[in-house]
Amino acid sequence: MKKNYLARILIAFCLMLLITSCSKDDEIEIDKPQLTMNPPERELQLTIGDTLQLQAGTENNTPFEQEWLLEDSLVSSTANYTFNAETTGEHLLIFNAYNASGVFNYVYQINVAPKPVDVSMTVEEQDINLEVGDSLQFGTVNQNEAVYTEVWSVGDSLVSEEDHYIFEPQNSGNYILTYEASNATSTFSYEYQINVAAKIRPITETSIAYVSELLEFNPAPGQFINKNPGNLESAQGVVGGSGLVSLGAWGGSISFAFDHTVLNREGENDIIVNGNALPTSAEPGVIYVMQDDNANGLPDDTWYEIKGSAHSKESTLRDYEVTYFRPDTATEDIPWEDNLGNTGVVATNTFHQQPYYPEWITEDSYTISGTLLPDDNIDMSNPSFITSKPFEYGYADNTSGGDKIDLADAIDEEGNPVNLSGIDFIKIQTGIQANMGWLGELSTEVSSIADLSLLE
Ligand SMILES: [Ca+2]
Ligand SMILES: [Ca+2]
Ligand SMILES: [Ca+2]
Ligand SMILES: [Ca+2]
Repeated sequence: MKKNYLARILIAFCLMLLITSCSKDDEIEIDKPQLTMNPPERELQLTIGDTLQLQAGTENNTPFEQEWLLEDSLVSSTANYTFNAETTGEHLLIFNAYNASGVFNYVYQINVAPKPVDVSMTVEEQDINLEVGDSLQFGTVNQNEAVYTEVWSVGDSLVSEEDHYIFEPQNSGNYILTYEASNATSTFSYEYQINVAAKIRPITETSIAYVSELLEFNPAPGQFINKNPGNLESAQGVVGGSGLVSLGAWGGSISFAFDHTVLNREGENDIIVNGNALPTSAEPGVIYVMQDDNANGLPDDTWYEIKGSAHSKESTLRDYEVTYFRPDTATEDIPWEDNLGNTGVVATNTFHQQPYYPEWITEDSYTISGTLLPDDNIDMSNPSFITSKPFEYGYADNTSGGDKIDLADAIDEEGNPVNLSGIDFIKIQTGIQANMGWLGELSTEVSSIADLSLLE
């Protein structure tokens, strides 16, 4: 561009020399062209669609030739030129006037900007409530045929670069959807706050109060394992009402589904878990709950722990792990080691002579993780009358007559409260590792789990 411009100047000079040589012969002296340019500004800002009149006015009466060059193309040979802003970007417009005595030139740089963004949103409401499973289409309408780029983002993630976006949340939560349209002239943005609630499976005429489906039975070794009440049949018996299942030593667990969402009632307990606790025989189990947050009917969401009264104790460990090892013979103690380097055994006794290590587990060891509760409520000072007192609240097989649970006590991994509208799945896990002498290992029992709202 610049090179061509210089070439033009050079041509003008050559022409001038040619005319000068003639004039020398003719001995006529003329003045160099002197002009006033309108507009005088050499750098001009226009918007696409604009037109601009440019004019060169003579200052002296000397004869001269003139030309307007736009991007090196001749566009006018008169004093006037009308520039039409048809394409965005920088444009070089040169005016030259020349005669035998010299050259006058003027260079304009004209910047053509796009039209400003003028967009309207098809969804104007900025606070939106949806439920998992819903979808909502957001769109835009270009009001002035401006050219611009578009970006839709959910949080920090770019989700669309088109004029519309279909929002289909997979999980509950608070989402921020932003739209931004921009070009060199202007930027337009719009923000939506979208609150997505988990899908609630309502109670119907056929709903039952009790858990309706066994999901998983994964006991730790124990004196009742591999027979009633510590086998799969016992686990299945808890479904639909009253059975009894023992979960074995620390970490043994069982999980169930309800046939409806158990709602978290404000300021009230929501679930009752029954075991076989007596006032001096508590075997606390940690309770976990899960909402079917992605509404697929499967327990593939997040387990949240119920924060019971012992959770605040210093000796409660939430990242605890134990590996149990299959012994060589059925009557040997079951060795274990934990993730802190401690070792111990689930001791066998003469009352129960079947294998204590779950027979359906084919591996020679298995590892369980969960929360370890303190064993300081256990009193073994009188070996013939060993007692285990209950914690204040919040555990299974803890309180004589059943343990009522408030879903408002659910916490996340960091221990922060989570605000669940309801739950679809529940899991119970033996919370203490203790050998209680002739009573055998401490093991949580579960007889029934029910939605309190359907029992009242
Ligand atoms: Ca509640
Ligand atoms: Ca799910
Ligand atoms: Ca027990
Ligand atoms: Ca018990």
